[in-house]
Amino acid sequence: MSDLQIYGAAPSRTFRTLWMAEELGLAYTHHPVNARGGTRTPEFLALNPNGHVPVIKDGTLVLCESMAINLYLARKHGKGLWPDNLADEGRVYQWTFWAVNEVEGLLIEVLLNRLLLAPDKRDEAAAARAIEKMQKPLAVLESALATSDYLLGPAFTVADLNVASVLSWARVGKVDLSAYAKVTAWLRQCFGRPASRKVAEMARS
Ligand SMILES: N[C@@H](CCC(=O)N[C@@H](CS)C(=O)NCC(=O)O)C(=O)O
Repeated sequence: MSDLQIYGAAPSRTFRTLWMAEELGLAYTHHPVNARGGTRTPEFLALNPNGHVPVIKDGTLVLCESMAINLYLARKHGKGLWPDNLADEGRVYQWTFWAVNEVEGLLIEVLLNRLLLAPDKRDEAAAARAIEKMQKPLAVLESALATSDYLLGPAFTVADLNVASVLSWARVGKVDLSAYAKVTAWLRQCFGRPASRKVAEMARS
């Protein structure tokens, strides 16, 4: 068994963790705990009392929170995904918190009302309102990508992985991004990476 253990099935926020592990070429053991049911067993709650995936075990360290896990793995293993200067580290944190605070909740609102809730509980007007609110952060992202291919410059980093992994829900929720040409092209690059494609395949199987 490899040292790094990843808990959580691929079609969940564990997608982010698996994508990162694949980008870094890490050996890991995958425990595909199902987010619908598997997170409330006594064994799993002993690992993460919050009852959520993803969780990793890395040696004696147990870590939850998908973004914290990705920052940790990128910082630990580097390989170009982690910046080599403090200013860019700050920008990694900025974009990671931005994705969670400005976009993730709105996308969850869309997913709930278009897919996850029972059909009679879904509210398309609530989804539309969330999409309307999303236009501001999407415009911010579009302008951030106006002058560089990736968020920190010419190369893909953990900042791109973290933000793109949140925005992957836009596709699932059928959020139209066509007004944002730079964002669309950047997402195509991010999701075209072999590591992302591999995990997308895991999520489908
Ligand atoms: N902020 C946490 C959220 C984790 C989370 O809510 N995970 C969902 C799956 S995407 C989950 O485990 N749901 C099952 C449950 O809460 O029982 C993170 O980013 O890791």
